[in-house]
Amino acid sequence: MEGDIYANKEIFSHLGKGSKTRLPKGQNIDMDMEIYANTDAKELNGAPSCHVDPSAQTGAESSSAPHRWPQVLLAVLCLILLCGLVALGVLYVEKRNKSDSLEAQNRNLSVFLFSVEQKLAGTERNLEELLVKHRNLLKNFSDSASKVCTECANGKNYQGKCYFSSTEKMTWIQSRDYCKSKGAHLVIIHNKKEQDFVHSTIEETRWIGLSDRETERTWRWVDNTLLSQTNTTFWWQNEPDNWIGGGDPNGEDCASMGDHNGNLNYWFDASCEKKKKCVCEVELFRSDFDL
Ligand SMILES: [Ca+2]
Ligand SMILES: [Ca+2]
Repeated sequence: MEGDIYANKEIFSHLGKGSKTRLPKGQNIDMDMEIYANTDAKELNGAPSCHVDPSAQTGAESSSAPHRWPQVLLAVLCLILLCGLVALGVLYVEKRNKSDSLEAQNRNLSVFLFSVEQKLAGTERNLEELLVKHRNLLKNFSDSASKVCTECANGKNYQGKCYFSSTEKMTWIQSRDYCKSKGAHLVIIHNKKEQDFVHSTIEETRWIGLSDRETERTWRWVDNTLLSQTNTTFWWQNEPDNWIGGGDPNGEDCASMGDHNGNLNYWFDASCEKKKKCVCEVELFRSDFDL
């Protein structure tokens, strides 16, 4: 058999591996199959075909060792890639958490900002209203100051107040309204010094800001304070007597300093319909007196 194998190899060597030869009498034989057939036959006949030369085996192991490096390298690369993926996953979760936290903070800030904007808008509206009021007050003050200055140019000052008399005789109501039109009010007398000062400014009877028109015998000043509160009166003898003999059925409900006989340093009640000049009073640094 061994001889046949080598014989076939000699034949095939010059024909080439994998080629076919044409045998006599028209038989084509696959040469590879013939070789393997011969080899198998040799092994079956007990030839030492499975014997491995130790030197050859050592050479095979040493030659297969380098083929493991790509596998090891591939495993290392896979491990690195896996670690990278895990790290990316962790980073993604952290970023996602931070993003959610920032979004929540952003929403809270938006709500807070909206609230601040609303308050700011309210404050601006209040400021505009205050500015309007301030302008109106300045205008009123300017108008009042202008009126007061005009009247006080011919009046007299006493303890920060200006006193001036009307030039025309009027009823008590007309006198009250006249003083108001000048940014002042009918004079209110709080003490003896003020009484004496007003007395020094007049040469005949004048209306003052005192009456009991609303309730008989309850005398009130034009600022609505009760006469009893000031605890200072300068009535003449039996005054006030609410005398009805003068022709006014309501009697006498308005107070004047002096009467037709003089007596200018005393008070008299008289008919409010009588016409007299009046004394007005205004604080020089205050124009918001509202009667
Ligand atoms: Ca009266
Ligand atoms: Ca009287």
